[in-house]
Amino acid sequence: MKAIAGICAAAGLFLCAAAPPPPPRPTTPASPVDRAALASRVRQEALHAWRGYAQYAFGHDELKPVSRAPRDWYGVSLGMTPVDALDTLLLLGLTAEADAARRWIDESLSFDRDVFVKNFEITIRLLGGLLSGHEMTKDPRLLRLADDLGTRLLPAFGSPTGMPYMYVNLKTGRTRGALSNPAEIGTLVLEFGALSRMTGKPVFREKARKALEELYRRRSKIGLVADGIDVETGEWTSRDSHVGGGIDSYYEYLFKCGRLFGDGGCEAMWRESIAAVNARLADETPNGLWYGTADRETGRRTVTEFGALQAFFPGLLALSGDLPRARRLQDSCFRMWTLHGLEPDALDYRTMRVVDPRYLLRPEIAESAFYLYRLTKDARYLEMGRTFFEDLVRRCRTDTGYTVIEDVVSGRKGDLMPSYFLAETLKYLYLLFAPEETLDLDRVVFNTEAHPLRRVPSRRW
Ligand code: DMJ
Repeated sequence: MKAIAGICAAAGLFLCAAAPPPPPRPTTPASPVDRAALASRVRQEALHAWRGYAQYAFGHDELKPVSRAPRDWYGVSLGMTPVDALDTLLLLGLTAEADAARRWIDESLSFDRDVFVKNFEITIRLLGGLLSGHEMTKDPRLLRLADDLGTRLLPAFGSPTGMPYMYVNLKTGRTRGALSNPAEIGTLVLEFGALSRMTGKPVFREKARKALEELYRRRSKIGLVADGIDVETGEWTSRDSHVGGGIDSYYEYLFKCGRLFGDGGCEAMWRESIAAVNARLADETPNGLWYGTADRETGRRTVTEFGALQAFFPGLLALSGDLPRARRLQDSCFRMWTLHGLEPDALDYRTMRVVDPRYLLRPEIAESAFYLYRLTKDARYLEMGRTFFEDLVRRCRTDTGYTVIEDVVSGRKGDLMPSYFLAETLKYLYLLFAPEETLDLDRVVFNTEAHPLRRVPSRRW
């Protein structure tokens, strides 16, 4: 967050335009939401996004829709978009497209690559996508690939504390990146736990579960973690505590680890953590309820910023049973979105000034609308979802897919369709409008990349 603020200051205020705090756009538009029509339109747009990828970047990690070119994260493709998109294509009934993605994965994807990869990103996108794809299709090759990938990632946990290094080489097992953060350490247990369950090999769960616990036990006396830690010494390298990038999905997995596996230890860690977060990070302001940054030791408020990543938090609050806070925070998120008709990556919620003007096709605000609608049946969340979808189509659509926006104020387009757009953003929007039978929320838990994993009925992993 601080780095972002610095960039904006250096770039001049025109990139971080001040905006007076206007009243939020009314959430009760003239026409009632036609769910079936919207679900069908989201499906059409998913097809449009996939076709752009298939035409110009098939087999590569991601599409650059403006230059109509592929982008690979590490010089070679690890199939980021086909793996991330597979379960969305299946859920939306895009069968031919799902078959094409699965065929490519089965026949061409190899993890035997001499590249250092980010353990966290590879786990949430690829391991998560392969596991949910396997559960949905029963294709044994997807599980074999997941087992192979999980095995190649295991050396990451070889630090003195058991908390994983940030990078691991998929071929040699060498590791890099001792300076990490809670999100990268604590957002592995769903995928590694599910992999253990499906393969019968406990080592995956044991490593990821230990990492989570090692992190949790280093929380401060007031129960907070910060956004930087050295996995070799176990010492914190930052004092900034918040629910944004670098920490966000650590909290998500503390809760979901209990929900997916019936793990009582995770349930206890979650309960203590969320109490500290609500006590120290929640910020009641004249502009509504927000969650800002505080010092991890003293709880003193240090930064009043919130952005697209933090917008997952209403959904997590709702799923964990705190509907009053969830509803209020989602209202704030909606206000953040409607300020400029797309949400910025960071906003100062006291002044309503944009701090980071990018919109990176992120899913979190739609994810929260989905959970809130499922749990309250309040049409307000359908209306919010309609606004998100219409604004996305209006501002991010290109002839060959969808692109990130460099500046939500001017509307200047970037040139990337991140794999999570198909994995998450369009999936949550579709599920918001589609009949509930499409996905039974009691039977699955979504990983942080929106890959549904089947819940285990008993307290055994
Ligand atoms: C996704 O890869 C995941 O949702 C992750 O938890 C956070 N960042 C992106 C989407 O914004």
